[in-house]
Amino acid sequence: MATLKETLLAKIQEHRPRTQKLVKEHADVKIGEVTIGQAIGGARGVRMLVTDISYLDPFEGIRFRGKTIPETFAALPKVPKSEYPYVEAFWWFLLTGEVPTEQQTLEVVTDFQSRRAVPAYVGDMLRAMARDTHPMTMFSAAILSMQRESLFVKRYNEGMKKDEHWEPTYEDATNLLAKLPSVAAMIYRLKYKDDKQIPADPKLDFGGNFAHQMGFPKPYDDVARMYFILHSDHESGNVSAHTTHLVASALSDVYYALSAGINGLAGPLHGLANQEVLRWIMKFQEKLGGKEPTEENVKQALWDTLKAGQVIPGYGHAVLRKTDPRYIAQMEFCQKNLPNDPLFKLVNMIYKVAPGVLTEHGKTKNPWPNVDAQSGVIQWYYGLKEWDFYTVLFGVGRAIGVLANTTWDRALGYAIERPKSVTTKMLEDVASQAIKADDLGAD
Ligand code: CMX
Repeated sequence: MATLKETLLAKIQEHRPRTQKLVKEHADVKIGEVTIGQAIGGARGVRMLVTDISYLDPFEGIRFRGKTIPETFAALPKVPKSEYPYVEAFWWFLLTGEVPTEQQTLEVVTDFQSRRAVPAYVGDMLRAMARDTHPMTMFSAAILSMQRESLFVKRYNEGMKKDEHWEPTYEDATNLLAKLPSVAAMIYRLKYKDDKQIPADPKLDFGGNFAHQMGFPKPYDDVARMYFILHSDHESGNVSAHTTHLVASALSDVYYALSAGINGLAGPLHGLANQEVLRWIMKFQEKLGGKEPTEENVKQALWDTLKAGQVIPGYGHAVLRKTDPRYIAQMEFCQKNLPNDPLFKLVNMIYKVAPGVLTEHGKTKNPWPNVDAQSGVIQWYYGLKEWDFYTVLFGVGRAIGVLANTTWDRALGYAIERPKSVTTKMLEDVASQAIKADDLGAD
């Protein structure tokens, strides 16, 4: 039976000629053009990244390796007595595009268990940080502090050939990913549970051990598996994925690259929106002062936020133009497991009202909810009420996607990223030439 690494190598060898042929024979073929609006407006829609790991259709939403979210959940081997798959099976799937067998999955589970131990200096460093440091800062610092473990750096310094780069990157990525649930749980218990740490359970899988080290009983293990898989990958252009890719393109190792990606995820327009949603809801409830929420007062609160010049957290998206299927997957989980939860009911009420308010407001291109609008409710229900920790959960999930991508970036020898800048004067000149050309056309 082929191991994950052997399967991955076979896939890489099969894929390399495709990339090489495109670069050698078709490098000049155009796949798009760039407007002034895109250059100033965050490169929205500019096609300049390549990944086969996931694809985001504006109306259908994400597909991982060609599969929708429900197809992905249905296809992968499940943890006994659980409804969600092993994260380790998903890691295999993202890396290779193939669904692993039960036995292959269990091999990865064992491999991850053997790489899980977090170096003692990580705890020492976290304990030396001010206790009110944001958990995302702690998470990013913990990842960066482990950079000394990089095998890629060691092999690079020994003079490794370029076509071998993927191999120590795969090792670094697996070593780092296997540790992340324990690192995240350590931060949680350090910050919110008087540093009363729970040792890892060597028998448990990625999601199961995370729940165990966090101190949350079943079915939180399944919540964790679902959550990590849903947040894993969303193409390469979002801030966390693109930052990781950009930093890794300088051949910085995955510790440097993921730490940087996590810093991008910590922004309120990106991953931090999940904490902002809960903060918005709590502030709203506080203002109600015990009164029942109604569609009318939800509407009023949404307008108050917009009129104050703020965004409605959890709504809108740079690519999506419909309700995020990651939102729907979590909503279905809530309908099944916590249908009468008051917070879930309130989030549903916001879902009923917010798209209309945002449409009337008239700015956003997408008035529908994204993944972050629903995720905090589930965490809150199962006892994780410290909402400034929520983005760390997103970060553990996001690592799965970006680390798989970095491994493939190295395998296919993608170049150091270096787009070209222009000056405002150049844009003004191009714009006035376009006006002249238009005027000539009108004559
Ligand atoms: N509330 C209020 N205004 C919004 C809005 C929202 N939820 N979403 C977009 N807009 C506004 C933008 O701020 C922008 O206004 P300006 O023209 O004044 O700058 C205008 O509508 C057009 O924006 P857009 O093209 O629709 O959206 P962008 O691609 O620029 O930005 C996103 C996308 C997600 C940053 C934006 O929708 C937003 O700020 N949403 C709220 C924060 C959020 O939920 N982020 C999480 C996204 C998912 C994730 O990465 O985790």
